Amino acid sequence: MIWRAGDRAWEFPRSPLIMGIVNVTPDSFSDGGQHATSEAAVAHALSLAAEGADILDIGGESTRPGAPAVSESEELARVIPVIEQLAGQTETALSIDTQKPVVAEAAISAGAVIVNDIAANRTEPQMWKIVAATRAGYVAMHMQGTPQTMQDRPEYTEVVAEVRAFFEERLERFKKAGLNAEQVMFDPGIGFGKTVEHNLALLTGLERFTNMKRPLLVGASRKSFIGRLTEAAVEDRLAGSLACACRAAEAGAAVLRVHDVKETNQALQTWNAIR
Ligand code: 8Y4
Repeated sequence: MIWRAGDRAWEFPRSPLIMGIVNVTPDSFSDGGQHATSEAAVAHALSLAAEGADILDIGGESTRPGAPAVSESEELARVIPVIEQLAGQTETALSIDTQKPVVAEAAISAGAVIVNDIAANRTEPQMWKIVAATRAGYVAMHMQGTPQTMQDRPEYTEVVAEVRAFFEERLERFKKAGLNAEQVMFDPGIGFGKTVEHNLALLTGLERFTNMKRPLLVGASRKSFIGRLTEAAVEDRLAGSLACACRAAEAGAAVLRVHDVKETNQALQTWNAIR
């Protein structure tokens, strides 16, 4: 199975690609302004690339429950300079984490080849037009509700079956909007409108997604369900995150979205040698 993303393509099955997380949000401890924020993000991204990231996922909007919304102009000012600089300095594939079509389009012009859309449940046709026209890779994530409301009272009759049905319905819609199915990757959206039990059921049932027509991305790194299970603080969840990475690799996931690239790489190298 092939996944096409702009001028890139990956053939699966293979060892999961590592997508390193690059947040471009002002550091609350410094007031160095936009330039300092961009510079720190570029430096962090380049260090993740050196640690073995296959993809860098660049985001300028906080998606934590209840986080304040970021305007289009603010989001553009955060992410575009970072993508422009990275495109000139690394061969690593660049992904834009955004829900906004305008940001996706500008990011692709600046050198991104993947659109990571956590709002695939609500996305407007304009986003699909841009993805279809540019032939970018497209990660369509499942979410119940919106980032503001998703953790209020997540409810499913059978979470794995419902997420699977969402993927099937979306793939038909994407094709009608002009996307090539080969551009599309799915993501169960760990933590997005899910209880701890829902997240665990999704991770247990991953093969129900990896046996579908399209590759799968899994993002569990440092998420709050690991904290709920272990009482570990957010900065102390590496070990739990690596357990999730090995489980996702075992199930045949195509991409792992992680904060800790070097450590995930080591876990996967060891996992692959055992396998
Ligand atoms: C610590 C730091 C604890 C960050 C939690 C978090 C996904 C995603 C996010 C995902 C895809 C996050 C943008 C949430 N999660 N995109 N984005 N899949 N495709 N929280 O699972 O990392 S942001």
